[in-house]
Amino acid sequence: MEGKEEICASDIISILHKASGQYVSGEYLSKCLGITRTAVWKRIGVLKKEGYNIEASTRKGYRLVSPDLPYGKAAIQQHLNTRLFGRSMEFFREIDSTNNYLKRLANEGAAEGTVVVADCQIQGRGRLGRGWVSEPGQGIWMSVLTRPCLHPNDVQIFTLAASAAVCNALDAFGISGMGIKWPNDIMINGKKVCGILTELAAEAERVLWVVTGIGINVNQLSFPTEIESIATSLRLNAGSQDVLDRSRLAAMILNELEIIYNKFIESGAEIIIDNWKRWNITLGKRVRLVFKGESLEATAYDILSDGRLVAIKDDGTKLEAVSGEISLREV
Ligand code: BTX
Repeated sequence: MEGKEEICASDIISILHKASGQYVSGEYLSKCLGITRTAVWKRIGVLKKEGYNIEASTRKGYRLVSPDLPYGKAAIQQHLNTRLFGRSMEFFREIDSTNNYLKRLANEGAAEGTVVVADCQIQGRGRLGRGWVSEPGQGIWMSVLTRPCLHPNDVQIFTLAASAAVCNALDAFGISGMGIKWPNDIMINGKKVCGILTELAAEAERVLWVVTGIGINVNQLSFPTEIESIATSLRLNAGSQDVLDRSRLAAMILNELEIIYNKFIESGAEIIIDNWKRWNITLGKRVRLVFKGESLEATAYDILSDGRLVAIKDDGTKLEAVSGEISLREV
């Protein structure tokens, strides 16, 4: 029943959107969707609570007040072609952190593929206790729950899947110039456009859940001073006058993520490595590695099937980094 309701909601948004701000009668909606007019009215109520600005007139019907680029659950779901990812979704206008919320859901037994999206995070989180600026109306702040059948030691490669999927989706969305800085930062022109925070729970021998938090700067034209020299947005990069469609892009990312995830589960890490390498801007570069608390310079050489970065030190010795922070420098 819930599935049917969700389909109706995204169909309503799609029909209202096509009407470009003109009224659509309740009768027309009820005929198109095969539900009663009262049911239409109820669904509209839910959509309004989700934040859609829908105007209702007893005589004329319903219209989207700002038909351009609605951002919400139904608007995202209408672009999904996944079987699992994003079919169960919670959307918030404001939340502390989508990762925090989804971790709670995960502990309560939420299903694989559950997604949490927010328009604004007031305590967006980066890695290692850092913050993530997540202002309203600007970006995609979303978390995806998976329950891969993996040993905890094998999770590292899995975390690289998200950055590869985001780059594939950005490419299909028409963005150019992006690349992945190991392990997971997506950069454009040397500035960070997307960050990924992976958190998990595991027993000794198996992973219980993985929450992958994806933060993408989409429509910002400026940033707070503390990050303005290191952050960029897709819109700034594209030099676009127009606001970019976050709903479509969020869905495209989920579509890509599900493809990579399924192939990985079926046949192993190769799909992740191949896709990651397609967007890599790390290998072959001089890197400064902060590794096990020590800072050293080396040349990034390869990525292993478990996600570790192989770098060659100046004395010719190899180093394999499981995690860490790198900064890139042209050789
Ligand atoms: P990170 O630790 O690699 O990056 C955090 C650092 O990046 C900050 O210390 C700051 O210097 C800079 N920064 C902060 N905000 C931004 C921004 N909007 N754009 C560019 N640079 C920024 C990266 O951590 C992981 C970020 C994951 C964010 C997602 S959003 C959905 C989910 N929920 C949540 O709380 N976090 C994740």
